[in-house]
Parts: sequence; C-alpha cells; structure tokens
Amino acid sequence: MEKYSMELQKVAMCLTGMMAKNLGLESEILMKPVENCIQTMRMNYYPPCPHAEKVLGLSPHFDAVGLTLLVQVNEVNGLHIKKDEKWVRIKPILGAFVVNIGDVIEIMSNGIYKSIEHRAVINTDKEHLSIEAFHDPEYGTKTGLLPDLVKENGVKYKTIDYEDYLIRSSNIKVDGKSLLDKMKL
Ligand SMILES: O=C(O)CCC(=O)C(=O)O
Repeated sequence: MEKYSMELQKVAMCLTGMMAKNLGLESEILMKPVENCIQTMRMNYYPPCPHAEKVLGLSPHFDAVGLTLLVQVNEVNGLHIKKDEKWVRIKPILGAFVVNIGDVIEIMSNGIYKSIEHRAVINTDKEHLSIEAFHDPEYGTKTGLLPDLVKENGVKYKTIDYEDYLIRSSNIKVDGKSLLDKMKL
C-alpha cells in the first residue's frame, strides 16, 4: 500500500508537471514534490442492486482537490462524467487510470483546466469497485490563482488559506453543487 501510494504520487507529479508546462509555468507549480504533496485514498465498493435505477452509488460531485487518479478495479461500469450536460459512461480499461481534474487545479489555473462533475451508478447483478487517490498541494499554502499566470480574462476565483479551503470543502454536501461556486468572484 505504501509503495503504491508513493508511486501514485510520482504519477500525479508527472501529470501536473506537464499541465504546468502547458500553461507556460514551472513544472512543480501545481504540485509540490512527493514529500510535500498531500495524498488521501478512498476505496469504494458498490454492491449490486436489483433496483439499480432507483439508487445511486455516489451522488454527482466535483473533487475539491488538485488531481484524482482513479482505478476501476473490475470491468464493471460505474463511473459517469458530465459532458455537455449529459452523463457519459467511462468504460473501464484494466490497468488504466482515470485522471480527474479537481477544483483546486481549476482555481489555480483560473479556469483553464476544468474540474469535472462525476457520479457512480449501481449495477443490477454485478459489484463495482474503485480506488481513488486524491492529490493536493502542501498545507500552509494559499488556494488561489497562480501568481505567474497571465490574468487574461481577469481573476475568476478568490484566494484563501489552504486550511480554510479544506474546512469549507469538508463542510460541503456531496450534492453536485461545487465548492467552486462559492470560490467564484
Ligand atoms: O467509484 C467511482 O467510480 C467514483 C468514485 C468517486 O468519484 C469518489 O470516490 O469521489
């Protein structure tokens, strides 16, 4: 578990490094090196339900973090993302990660990278399992637009202390209403 966690942090750093470069910034700006990065992990088990259409595995939400690496453990469909106001099924590919951008990266990039709304559905006869690793910048920093980023379209989000952001994110209901709405200027 420890090894898996460390390796995942390297993947997250590598991806955020490329995203930062794409914004014309230093590669470590979106995520600090592994020893300072904050990672939390969740393992989800969704049992089958004969009335699958009447229940939800996980209600629609945005991840209030930087970057999520998600593994769909078996080949049972469960994850949906919202694209153009429609729910799109994410076909599980064994051995592949689903990479979700979270609210923190949307805020830091001034909305250039968009946080994605997603949910988990239940199957009638098969269980669905997933493992998510959420990655955040280090504590003690601010959550807000990166100072180096050209503010072409004006600043869209507030800058607040990261601890304050964490308190707000843990108080928000998982109901599809993003914390982003509250961070918008
Ligand atoms: O289990 C899934 O497919 C999605 C899980 C998820 O979105 C979450 O744990 O935040």
